[in-house]
Amino acid sequence: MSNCHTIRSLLAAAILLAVPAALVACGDSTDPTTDTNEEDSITDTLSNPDSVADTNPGDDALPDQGDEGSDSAIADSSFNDAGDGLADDIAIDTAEQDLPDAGCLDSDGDGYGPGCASGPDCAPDDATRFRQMSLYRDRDFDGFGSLEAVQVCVGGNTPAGFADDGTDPDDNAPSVFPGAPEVPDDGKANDGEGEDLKAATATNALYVVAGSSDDNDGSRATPLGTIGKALVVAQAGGIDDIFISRDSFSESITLFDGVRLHGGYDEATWTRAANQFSRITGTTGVTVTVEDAVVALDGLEIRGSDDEVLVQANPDVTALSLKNSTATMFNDVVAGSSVALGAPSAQALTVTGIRVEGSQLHMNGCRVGDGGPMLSVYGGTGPVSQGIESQGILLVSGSVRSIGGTLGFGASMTLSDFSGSAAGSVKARGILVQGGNGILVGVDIGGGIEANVEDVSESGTVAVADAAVDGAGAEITDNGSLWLVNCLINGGLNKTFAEVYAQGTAEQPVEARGNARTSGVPVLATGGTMYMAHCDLYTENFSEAVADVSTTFGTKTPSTSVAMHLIQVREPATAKIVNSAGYSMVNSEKSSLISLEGLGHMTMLNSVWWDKGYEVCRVTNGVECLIPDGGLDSLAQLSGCDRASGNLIQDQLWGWWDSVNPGSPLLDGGINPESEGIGVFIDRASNARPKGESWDIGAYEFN
Ligand SMILES: [Ca+2]
Ligand SMILES: [Ca+2]
Ligand SMILES: [Ca+2]
Ligand SMILES: [Ca+2]
Repeated sequence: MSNCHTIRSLLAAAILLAVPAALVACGDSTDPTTDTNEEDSITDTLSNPDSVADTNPGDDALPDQGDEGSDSAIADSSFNDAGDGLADDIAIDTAEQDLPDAGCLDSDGDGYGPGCASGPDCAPDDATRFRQMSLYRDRDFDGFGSLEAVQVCVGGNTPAGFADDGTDPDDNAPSVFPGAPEVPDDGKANDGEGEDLKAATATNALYVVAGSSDDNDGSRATPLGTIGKALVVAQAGGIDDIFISRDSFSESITLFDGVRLHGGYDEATWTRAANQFSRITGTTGVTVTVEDAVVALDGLEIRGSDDEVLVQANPDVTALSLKNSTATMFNDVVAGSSVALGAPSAQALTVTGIRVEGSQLHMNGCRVGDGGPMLSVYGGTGPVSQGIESQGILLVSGSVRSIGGTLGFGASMTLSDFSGSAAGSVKARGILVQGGNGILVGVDIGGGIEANVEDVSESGTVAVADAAVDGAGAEITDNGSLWLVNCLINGGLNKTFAEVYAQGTAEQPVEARGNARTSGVPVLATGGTMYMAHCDLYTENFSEAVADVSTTFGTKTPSTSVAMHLIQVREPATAKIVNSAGYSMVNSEKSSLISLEGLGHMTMLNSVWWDKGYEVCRVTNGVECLIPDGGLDSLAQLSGCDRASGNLIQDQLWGWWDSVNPGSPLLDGGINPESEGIGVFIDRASNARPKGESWDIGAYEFN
């Protein structure tokens, strides 16, 4: 296995080792009485006692090679003596402050290693893992494991597929786990005890049917008419369960601590079928607000306001907002907003399905998206500039765990019939992880976004149409971390259209420009850490950028760019990709299979990529193509790569995602992901892994 990062680290270590021992000595071999910054509190075996308190304990960690030897039991955290003014140190003090500890051999830069204060490193060539932990295998990914604990080498977060707690009463049912809120009418006791709650027979519950009177008592026979009124009555009466008919409600609500909303019910029988929902569409900027509360939601369709007047006044719409709360959601639909909007008062529209701040969100089989907001502006004199930013889930801090279901984005923009210049941009994400920890298992992520800037004519001598879209299934930034397991992810079917029709005259020719920029990527890491195992990625066939520029008199400058990648990792992000596969369907110069930009940290193991024969660049750094064609043999030598092995550029021979043709490299092509600290014991269809000789690559275990 080639290992570029280790090579770099060994180089650094070699430089260190070349330094004479005296240079890295912390203390002083003569130990004069003037020693005011001795490193240890242990009595000297030489001439003078260490009576002076250590004023710089941070440097104690170094084995004091030149000292009395009594420090050697103490590990050094990182640096040597900060300078104690002693003769033997004077010459080297400035230098040694910058020298890594010779006693701490941290080959992968995660702060762990032999002789390091933080402890040894259970994965010396993997910066994403360093602690040996005793954890339980979590087969259904609900955060609770079962059977015997196993030893796993992990990083800062408990990995997907493992749990600290081994008491899952049913490790093949993700909707059953200790402390799970009861989901009525699903045939299961969700916390593993008692019986399934049934709406038709529940006591101490309230009922809501659209069109009923809010003066009713909220019983099954005489239900309330709004969810808002039911929340008031329930809180006052100490009632936690509210059952809601499969109607549409136009209201914004704030949930109280302990409440459980159950939707999708047939009011005649108080039973519910799959894919029946109670729809709640907001009347304010946030449809459902949860703050400092523990809540449960099932069978609901929560939509951000689609009221054009309201959104124009406050063009920041969220369907569900969680702050310092815990929410458990089963079989819900959440859509940011489907508003079709003229120009908002501000020059941007921001739409979010679920916003998670300081909260724990646990989802099972939910469908979440931006709702497909549409911003259209017709006619006027430029310059005009409009933007949409949207996301299915925005994780600011806390955690999101989603098992099954979908995540989508579908925002679009049209600017039409402007003179001078017009610019429209759409940036959309299935999930944007800015902080905290997300785990998505078996989630289908994708979408499609558009920006059309059309029929722009000149104002004076200029006519410019600028259209840009930027789509990503998942983006990890800042301090976020995200685990993607058994997911099917695309970066959007993304389109831009920039159209200029200018006339001009012989006396006043027009400078006509049309810029169309399309980008899309299933997974984008611009910061934080991304872990991926057994995912299938693809870019969409019909993504395009079109610039149509014409003038009767003047210059025409059409400019188009389509940049679609399967994976994009940008410094300072860390990304680890195991047993995954991807299919690039886009033919364009700026596209690539992998974009590895700057000194990121990417590890890629046993993954298979394919480009449908277009021979797109294999690996780009965002500026130039680093591996133009052929295989990935040199991937590990690239500066942003920590580790790479077992990767192929080859047709996966997919039948569809869930089947393969004979000879597929995916069959038995993977490694045991547990050896890389990720647990994947089932595939996307909940079949056990592995089958056959080894793990199959991709989201399905085929044979
Ligand atoms: Ca490590
Ligand atoms: Ca479990
Ligand atoms: Ca379970
Ligand atoms: Ca139940």
